[in-house]
Amino acid sequence: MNNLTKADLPVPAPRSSRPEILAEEIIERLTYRIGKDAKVAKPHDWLTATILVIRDRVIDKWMESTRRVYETGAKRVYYLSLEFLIGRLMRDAVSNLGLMEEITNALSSLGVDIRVIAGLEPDAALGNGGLGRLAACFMESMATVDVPAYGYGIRYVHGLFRQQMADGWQVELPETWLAHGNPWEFERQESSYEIGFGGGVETVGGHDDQPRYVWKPAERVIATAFDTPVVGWRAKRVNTLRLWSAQPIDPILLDAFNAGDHIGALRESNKAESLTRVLYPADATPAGQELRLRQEFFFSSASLQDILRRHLQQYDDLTNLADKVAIQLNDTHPAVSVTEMMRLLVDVHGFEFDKAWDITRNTFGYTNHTLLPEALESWPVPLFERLLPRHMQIIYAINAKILVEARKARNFSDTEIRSISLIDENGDRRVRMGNLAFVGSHSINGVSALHTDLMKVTVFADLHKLYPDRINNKTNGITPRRWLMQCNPGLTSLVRETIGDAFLDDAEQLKPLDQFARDSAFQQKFAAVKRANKVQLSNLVASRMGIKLDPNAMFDIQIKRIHEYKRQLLNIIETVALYDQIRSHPELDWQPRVKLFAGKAAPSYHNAKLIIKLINDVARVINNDPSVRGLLKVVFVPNYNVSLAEVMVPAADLSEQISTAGMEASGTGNMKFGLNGALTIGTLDGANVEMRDNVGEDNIIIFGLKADEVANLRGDGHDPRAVIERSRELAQALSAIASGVFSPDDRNRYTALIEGIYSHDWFMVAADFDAYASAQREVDILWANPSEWYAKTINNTARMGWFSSDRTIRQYAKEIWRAG
Ligand code: 4GP
Repeated sequence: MNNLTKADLPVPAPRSSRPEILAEEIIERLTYRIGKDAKVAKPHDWLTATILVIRDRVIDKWMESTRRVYETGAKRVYYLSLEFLIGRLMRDAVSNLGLMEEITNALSSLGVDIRVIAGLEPDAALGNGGLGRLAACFMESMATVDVPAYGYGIRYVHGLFRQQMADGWQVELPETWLAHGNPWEFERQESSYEIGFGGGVETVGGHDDQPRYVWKPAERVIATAFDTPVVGWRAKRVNTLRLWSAQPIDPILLDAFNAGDHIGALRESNKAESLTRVLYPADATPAGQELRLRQEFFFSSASLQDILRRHLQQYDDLTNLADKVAIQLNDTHPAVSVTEMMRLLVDVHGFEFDKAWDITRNTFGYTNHTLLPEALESWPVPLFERLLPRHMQIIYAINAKILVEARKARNFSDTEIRSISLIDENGDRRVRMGNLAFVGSHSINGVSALHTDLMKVTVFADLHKLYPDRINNKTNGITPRRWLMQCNPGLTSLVRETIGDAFLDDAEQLKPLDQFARDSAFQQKFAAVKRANKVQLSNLVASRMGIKLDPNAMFDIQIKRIHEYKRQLLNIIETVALYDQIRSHPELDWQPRVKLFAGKAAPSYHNAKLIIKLINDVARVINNDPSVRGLLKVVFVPNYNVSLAEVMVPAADLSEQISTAGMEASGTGNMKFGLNGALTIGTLDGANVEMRDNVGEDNIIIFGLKADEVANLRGDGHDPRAVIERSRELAQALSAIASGVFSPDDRNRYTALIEGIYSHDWFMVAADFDAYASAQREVDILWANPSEWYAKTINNTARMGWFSSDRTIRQYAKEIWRAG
């Protein structure tokens, strides 16, 4: 080096956004980075070249954002999540940089249609459902509201499986989002950490009462960082999504190879790489495998080592960690971080246990996303101990501290002590990750008001008694950039020309649209936008499935993971009942409907897969029955993902949010539909409750049992058989399904599924059926009156601004992280 100091180094000039310059740069990338002559370049090459040009614009802002935190000493937020369901990134980045028109023109001057290449971008599906998509919305909102943040997760080679239909059954195929490389990411070989597993704990040095423990792992792998920049709205800030990939310490065992054992020589390498190969398709059911616990520890340890390294580099002191760092645990998947932080502070950095515990607790926050008991992670003690022996010791030490405190200070009973213990002693002993996350955090939040209230009286009732100030609510939100501006440009333009641009920066500024709810000229424009979106969806369904839809019919949509508590079954049973009614009362004024479903079932979830098959069986019969006269159509659109949601959400007239009350923590699809002008039919569950409060009860169709009624009925011995006998429509629909009307090739296919409703009806399908069916008839009446319908749906768009994830993130920043 010459004698320049780092501060003197030149900074690149900001990049131009003129279309001619952009076009030149695209050709330049195509030639020199991809090595392709423009004359023979394939659409994929154009996509990569375009992303590289956009990426350069992002990098300028990225570096500026990073520099700014070092200069200001601002607190950093770390969002630890095993899932980031980010979807496609190009349109997001271009739109947030404000370059949509320029890039579109640059490409078209080169004879390339941006829509064609945008459609080729893989849909990064590093998540299962709500929890993963929420993490993606949060990343975008943290950049938007200027919170310095890092997302930490795993760079799975295969994201959530691709769903195909084979004769109406779900078939899972591997997803290969990295097949064409990933131009968004930067590999950071220099940010690599060793991660250990197994082995034992040694006691070293230390004087009598202060022995020091050193974990000597038997296995080690390397975690290497891959960074993706995340651009906020108007590119105010660019944050980092850092995903870890596992690599072997020795890529090949040369001795073995030279001795002729070519497969064995790669054993270590394969083992390491398999760690980050696949995302567990779990979604609220436990994966249960050792590999999953390994994944959890792997990414937790890598992230914490990285966080402490960065902190020490800037402050050279860990005592102020909680003032400068907030770590949010997205569900229990990263909960092992609590013990890893303790190990790093005590064993590596020499902190005394109690001091380390204070720092840890003040640094961590934990978000719970589900009350389903089967989803509360726990690990068998022997497995945990074998894989993480030092962490197991730390768990016992924390447990002793907590239980003594509970017994002494609060006089807790044995039952209460058992329920707050980090070790579940019922049956095989297991480590409870929910309790660990709870005691290791200063804030535990639910994701809707109802969910938070229920947490306090169910899963965490006793811990809440011990620490009454810790549970708080942060109702979920969605980013209006992706879920309005990008997915619904028609509605965005209409709103802009009607009430101006303020809502682009603050979704709550959609409110003035209320004044136009009953304006018939505006209603017509609103309806025209909706119709155009329905035509777009119809085209997609026609091209993928060969099914023709009538865009004048009501599009009634339920899209989400397939789960019994989400009650796709209730929806399809009601569809069968409607089919019966249409045939037996052809003289009535039926409103044409298209029932659309999409969603994936966990591969091991038998009933969920059977429900998909049932929907397809019912669809086949109804869609081919001429007596239906086009009044009803049923479609299951395969391979639901973020990109498909971006087409389906803006095309919905009716949004189905019909979970068994008390079981859906929040829901976020409900918010996307409302914002895009759909009417919700739903139970008083999750965030539906707050949606009703915001849009007003006249603008939402609520039906069915409430959470406390469900709990009472389950306790008091619900008699579903009697309920079914009282409801003729339900009885007929159930008997048609159970007797094989829709499955002539296998008449017993649905017998057990329907028997479950007769015998226990755990999800209250029978109990809620009549209320649901009559709410659907209320929907028909409204639909028949377009001016009423559009008044309500316009009110929905106008009043959904509160559900922006910008609002949610501001609340996290102020009340949990004390950052930003
Ligand atoms: C989901 C919840 O089921 C959903 O209600 C909520 O909106 C979402 O998290 C985000 O908070 N849970 C999961 C899961 O996706 O895997 O537990």
